[in-house]
Amino acid sequence: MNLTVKILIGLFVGIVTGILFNVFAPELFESVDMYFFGPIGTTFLNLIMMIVIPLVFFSIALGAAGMGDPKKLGRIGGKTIAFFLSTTAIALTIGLSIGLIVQPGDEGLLGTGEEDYSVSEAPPIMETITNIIPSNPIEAMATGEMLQIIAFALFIGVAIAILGEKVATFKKLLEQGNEIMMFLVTVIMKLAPYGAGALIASALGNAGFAAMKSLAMYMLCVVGALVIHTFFTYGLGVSILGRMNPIKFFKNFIPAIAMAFSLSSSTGTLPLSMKTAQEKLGVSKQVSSFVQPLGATINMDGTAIMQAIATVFIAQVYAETLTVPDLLTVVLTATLASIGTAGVPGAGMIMLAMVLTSVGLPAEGIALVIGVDRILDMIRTSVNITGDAACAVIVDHGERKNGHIKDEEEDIQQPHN
Ligand code: DAS
Repeated sequence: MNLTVKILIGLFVGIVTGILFNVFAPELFESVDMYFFGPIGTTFLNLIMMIVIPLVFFSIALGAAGMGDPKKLGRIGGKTIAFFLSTTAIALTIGLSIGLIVQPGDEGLLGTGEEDYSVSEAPPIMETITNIIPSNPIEAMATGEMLQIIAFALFIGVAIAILGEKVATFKKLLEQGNEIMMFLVTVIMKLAPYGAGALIASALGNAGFAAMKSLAMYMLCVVGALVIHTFFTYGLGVSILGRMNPIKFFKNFIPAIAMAFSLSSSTGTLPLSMKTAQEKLGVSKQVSSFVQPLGATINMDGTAIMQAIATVFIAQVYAETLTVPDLLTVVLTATLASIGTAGVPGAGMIMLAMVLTSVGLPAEGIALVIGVDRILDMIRTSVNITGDAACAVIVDHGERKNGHIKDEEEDIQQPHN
């Protein structure tokens, strides 16, 4: 039985158990939660928290290095990065707007309401900005100062991109470190059916049906934002900038979208998404083989949308107000988190911890949404790879329009209208 089915079963059992305890045996639930659901959920969370900091450092350093030397980024690279960053900014605007308008998190519903964490008073914005540069990166990692860890990782990544071959060994070391983290993500996600099930049982056992409404509203916000971003941003983009009929774009790309939905992995879908873009969307091999692998690594608009809405949702549940500087911090860190998120199942949820801590919310807040995350991961992964394909279509059209690619060089008919 594949992991997704196991997680959905774990989720179902967790929801039913939590609701039944809440309705029929609330007293008994307290000890069951203390000796069963709580320990399982906390262990699962601790395993995730254990790899957040090394994962953030390796993946963001490699993400920055992967963009290549800024001086040599070149025409295709420059257009690609510009498209990736602008669609992520649009995605985050859509996500944050929906989260702030709909307000899915009802104060205290999912948390017990007596959360004993105390949100540190946000320092003045200028202090936050100057504090981003760590005076001691090792201390930043030891204390989980996420913005400082990100800043240090970005400096390392850009230095690797500029130094190139001179530091090939160190880059290899980072790549292997990232490989180890990805392996651990995959192993930890195998425990998700039990961990997510226990966490959702614990949350619903405490808060009951009302929490279901809260979670359902959260999921609706994320799915709504994903749908709007996909059809509005990518549909308009391929139509206006790629001169391709959006209906033809989405219809021809369905095989890759379906694969991403079932795998919840951009990396796993990459071979099919490249094949589909080249054979069904007429993207040239040279553009497809640059844009889509880079996109599967650093361009995850669907993930950024989930992270933005989850942060707003968790702040609401903890009855914390996100100030404008907080929202700008969410845009920055969710953009960086989506660059750093690996194309494997559940990676975006792990990077959410980084976004939460950057605005003073407890990383453990992911416990409130992790139970339903696999369902959202399937949808947002489909959005992630669709964004990469849209970028490939647009960049390819530009290259052909400027005569950098001749149709006769490609034995594929170009369906651009
Ligand atoms: N599943 C990731 C991907 O493959 C996205 C995520 O976890 O947010 O794109």
